[in-house]
Amino acid sequence: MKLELKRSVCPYDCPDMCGLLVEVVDGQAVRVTGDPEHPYTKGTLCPKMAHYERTVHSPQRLTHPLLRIGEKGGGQFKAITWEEGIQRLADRWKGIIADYGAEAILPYSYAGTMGLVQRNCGEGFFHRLGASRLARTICSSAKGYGWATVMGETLAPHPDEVKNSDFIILWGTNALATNIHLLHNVQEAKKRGAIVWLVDTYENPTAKIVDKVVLVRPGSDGALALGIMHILVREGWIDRSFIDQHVQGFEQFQRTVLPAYPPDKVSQITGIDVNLLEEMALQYGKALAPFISLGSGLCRYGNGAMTVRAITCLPALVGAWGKSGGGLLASISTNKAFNTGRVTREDFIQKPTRIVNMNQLGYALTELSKPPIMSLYVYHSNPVVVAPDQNMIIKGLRREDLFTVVHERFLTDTARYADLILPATSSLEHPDIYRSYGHYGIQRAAAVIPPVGEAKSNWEVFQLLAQAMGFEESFFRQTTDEVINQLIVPPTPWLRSVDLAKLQEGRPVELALPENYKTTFLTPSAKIELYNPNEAEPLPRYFEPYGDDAPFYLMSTPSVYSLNSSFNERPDLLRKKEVAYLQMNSKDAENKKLENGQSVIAFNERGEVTFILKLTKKVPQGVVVTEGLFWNENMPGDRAVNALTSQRLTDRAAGSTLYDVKVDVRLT
Ligand SMILES: Nc1nc2c(c(=O)[nH]1)N[C@H]1C(S)=C(S)[C@@H](COP(=O)(O)OP(=O)(O)OC[C@H]3O[C@@H](n4cnc5c(=O)[nH]c(N)nc54)[C@H](O)[C@@H]3O)O[C@H]1N2
Ligand SMILES: Nc1nc2c(c(=O)[nH]1)N[C@H]1C(S)=C(S)[C@@H](COP(=O)(O)OP(=O)(O)OC[C@H]3O[C@@H](n4cnc5c(=O)[nH]c(N)nc54)[C@H](O)[C@@H]3O)O[C@H]1N2
Ligand code: SF4
Ligand SMILES: [Mo]
Repeated sequence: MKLELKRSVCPYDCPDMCGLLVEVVDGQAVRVTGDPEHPYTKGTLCPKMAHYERTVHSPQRLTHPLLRIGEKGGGQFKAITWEEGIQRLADRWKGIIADYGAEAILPYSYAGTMGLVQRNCGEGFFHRLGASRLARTICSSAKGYGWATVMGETLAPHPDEVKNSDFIILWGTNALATNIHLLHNVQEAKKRGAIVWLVDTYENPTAKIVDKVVLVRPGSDGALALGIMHILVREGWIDRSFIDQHVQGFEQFQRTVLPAYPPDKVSQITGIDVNLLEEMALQYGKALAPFISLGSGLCRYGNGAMTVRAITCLPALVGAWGKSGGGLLASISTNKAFNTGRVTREDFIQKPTRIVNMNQLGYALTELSKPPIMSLYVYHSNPVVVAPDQNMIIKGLRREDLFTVVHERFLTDTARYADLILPATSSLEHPDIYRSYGHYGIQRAAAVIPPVGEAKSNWEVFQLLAQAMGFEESFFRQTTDEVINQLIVPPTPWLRSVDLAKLQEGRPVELALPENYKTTFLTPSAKIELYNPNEAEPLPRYFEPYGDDAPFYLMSTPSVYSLNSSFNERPDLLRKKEVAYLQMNSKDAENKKLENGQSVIAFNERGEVTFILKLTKKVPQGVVVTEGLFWNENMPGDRAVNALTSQRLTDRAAGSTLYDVKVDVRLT
């Protein structure tokens, strides 16, 4: 028995992108720990990944291609060979293309793996095929848009900046679950005397480590930000010289926008007491280096992009960008460090095909015509559980004439509706290269164990499909390592800042940031654009989210023990999630004559979902909360939370509005 210690990277859709050390014995991963050499994550992992080997070698892993033998969704399949699976797929697609054209085929993928090759390589294939394209906007496109409206392509602050801040606002983020290493920095700042506030719609689990919680009405943070700026200007707690030098449109903003947001009006919109508004403005305005860590929850509303835009204006007014420890971190983009186009191959698009929004899969499968979607190919995503309007998606997947293929590690709710399932490798079984959206680290990882069963990686499957479809391009004949090399050789200017030999060896390295990057504003005007002439609304303002005709706003937020729909394959983590609770304020429950522990149904015009009621003071009246996405089979009823959410899109960037949803609640 020989024990080998190998390096890898956490592949999940999490800003931390931790470095991993994997102990391998006889081709099996037996233990996974954090890599102490990682410059940012420094050897610590979250509870989900502490036993990644249990996911990788789970008895539930799919190990063979499977063909449906029962009714759609019934979960009955028989094992077939890869050869037969690929042949059936290619034959079916050739028929569909002949009858309807290639746009009748829709790829559906998101972020089951964040590796740059495995995540993106399907695009090269589907562009060549001429399939419909997918707008991949489920997560935070509106947040990116709102930030960019003010800051353009300005580089986001390094997360270590937080350590030097004296006033930190965790704004709409449950960092204890979703961003634990940022929280380490917050703790360090606290030790140095920093004050930490949380702005959220309920006292989420992170509330217990902060100094003060501000509870805001769902979707009203834009008004809150404008109200704080109103007070900052009224009191003169602004940095005039920074504004004069670096900000575009302050005078107009001050004259035409801010007067509309006095504290009493903002208090009415947000539900926040006027005194607390004044205190928040005072803390922010008087801080030496205030830092905002901005979550994505608040961008998933009908006004999400505008909300983010308004909040992004705050640090400009107080000159926070000019101070060590000051600023705002929404998300980090290091896309430009890689030759990404060499994987996504936009040049393969012969004529632009239609774009289907991933948040509207239900409509796409049931209502889209000319041509209708006749085949859906899902890879590293689980739309039945993660995408809005579960009932409509299931209705579409039940169509007898729809040919659904799912490439997966597990028999997810989406895979259950497949006609053909292809088994996927886990990140330990395939090579890739990773970048993070929460820090500036990058890392290449080799496969550390052989594939489990007959599993194949995304890239290997697209190679087989390209061959079966008769694609001649040499692109499809490259090994995964060759594709990875295309991304980094020759190195982009940014990549030249790292030790490339170290990168190639699979060690974690960090992209260097240019000096003074925090005050180098990469916008058309080279200033922070409070006034953006390219927008239909050149100045920020507040408008209302969608809501629904129902009494309770529904928050469906991440759990510490799962990541989107991933990790539900793990009995140890499922036990920790207990059951799908619906948290409700005790007074609301009293008014509805509901009691703790009862089985209740949350419902609206789109669906009904059964939960176990949990009464709490942490959730304000008018809001209900459920933490963690569950597979349908682990719900008390037969549907999960996204049977309640809507396919409506955000104000800009066509994002999801997963939190902009209201429900009523009754006993089952
Ligand atoms: N109500 C509600 N819904 C939400 C959210 C919410 O907060 N509330 N969050 C939303 C957000 S932010 C996001 S980003 C989306 C995420 O949605 P998804 O990106 O779909 O994420 P997961 O649910 O983790 O599903 C990923 C699947 O990929 C599979 N997989 C992993 N690695 C590989 C691989 O290498 N190849 C293949 N073929 N498969 C692989 C996994 O087994 C898993 O089933 O969910 C959204 N849905
Ligand atoms: N353990 C774990 N980690 C994860 C994930 C997971 O599912 N589990 N998901 C991963 C993914 S895909 C993503 S995108 C990130 C997300 O991570 P973040 O963007 O940091 O956001 P979350 O931690 O999801 O927290 C969202 C918070 O927003 C709050 N919120 C909702 N609406 C509003 C509002 O109108 N105003 C305010 N102020 N707050 C509001 C919710 O109550 C919740 O506390 O996390 C990633 N990491
Ligand atoms: S899920 Fe996030 S915190 Fe957990 S190991 Fe992966 S990157 Fe680190
Ligand atoms: Mo996400």
